[in-house]
Order: sequence, then structure tokens, then C-alpha cells
Amino acid sequence: MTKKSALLVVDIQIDFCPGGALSVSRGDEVVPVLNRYIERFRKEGLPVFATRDWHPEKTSHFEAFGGIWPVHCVQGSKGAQFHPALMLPDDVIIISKGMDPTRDDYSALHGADANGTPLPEVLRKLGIHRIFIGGLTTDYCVKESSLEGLRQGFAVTVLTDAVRGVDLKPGDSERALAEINAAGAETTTFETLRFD
Ligand code: VGL
Ligand code: ZN
Repeated sequence: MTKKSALLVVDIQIDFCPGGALSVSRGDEVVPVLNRYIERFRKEGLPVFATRDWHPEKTSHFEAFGGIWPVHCVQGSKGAQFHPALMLPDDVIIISKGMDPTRDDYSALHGADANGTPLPEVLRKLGIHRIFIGGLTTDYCVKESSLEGLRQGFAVTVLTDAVRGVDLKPGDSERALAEINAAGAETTTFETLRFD
């Protein structure tokens, strides 16, 4: 049932790419790969979601206010913009997340669309049963969104050729992928991509 899958492109923003405020090593390498996925999903008539980390200036997520991160992806800032090479379709559904100044929260499933509708509700309304997840970062948003998606009853496939991690501790990304697998997610690369 090809009508029931969706693509979730996670946080392909300037601040997470080389030169950005919270730069992920080789983060920009996933952009052309994700562009291929986007094209493929659109060809199948499947919806494409793009999440963005979208923080207020003051949040407990940032070092200065008790968190672990440098200031990044502040709402409306240059660094919060999508990477200029990311080719989002006209009908992309943008999901903003990380807006609560009191919560250090990474899951895209806790984000909402432009109308404020939470992502899980948007997915259910569209009849989506499986989400394919790629983007940044493997050890935070990709991991938390995958685990939360599974907990909420969605099938999850991680696009292993289209993710990169922060790796604050060496091996964090590998451990994240192992954890996501153990929780019941599937994995694919572009070459082995199947809709079912
Ligand atoms: C993320 C680090 C800091 C993410 C967000 O979305 O993966 N990582 N803020
Ligand atoms: Zn953040």
C-alpha cells in the first residue's frame, strides 16, 4: 500500500552543516542523497515532511541556560534556514520542533505543522502507517523521532545512507542505530528502497 508511507527529512539546516553553529561532521553530505529520496517519494505521490529545529532565544536546551548545546537554530535566524541545496517540494509539510523553552526535547513527533497540529495527528489524518526517516542528527532527533514513532504505533524505516550524527561521545551514532533497530525499526538505503 504505497499510499501509506511518508518521508521525514530531519533538520537539514544551516546550523547543523559544516560552518554552522552546531556543525555535524559531513552533515551536508546527506543533502544530495535526501534530494533523491524526495524525488522518489513525490513520484510515488507520497507526502514529504521536513522538520526544523526551531528554538526561542532563551531555552534550557542551550548551554547558557543549563543545557549542553551552543546557541543554534534560533527561530527566524539564518542558521535555522534549510540548507540551500535541499530541494523541498512545493507541497512539503514543515514541522517545527524544540519551541518549548523549558523542555530539552528532540523528537519530531513532538513538533507541529504551521497550524499547530502535532505531527502524529497530521500523519494519522493522512493515513500514514510508515515513516521513512533521514537527516540530522542520528544520535538525537533521528533517534528520538524513530523511537517515539514506534512507541506511537507507526512503522519506522531509517535511511542509513542519509543520516549523520553529532557523536559527542565517539560511537554515539552507532549506538543510536543499534537502539533504534532493537526497538523494531527497519533500515534501508536508496538502492534497496521498497514501499509496502
Ligand atoms: C538536535 C542537537 C541539538 C537534533 C537538536 O535535532 O538532532 N541535535 N538540537
Ligand atoms: Zn536544538
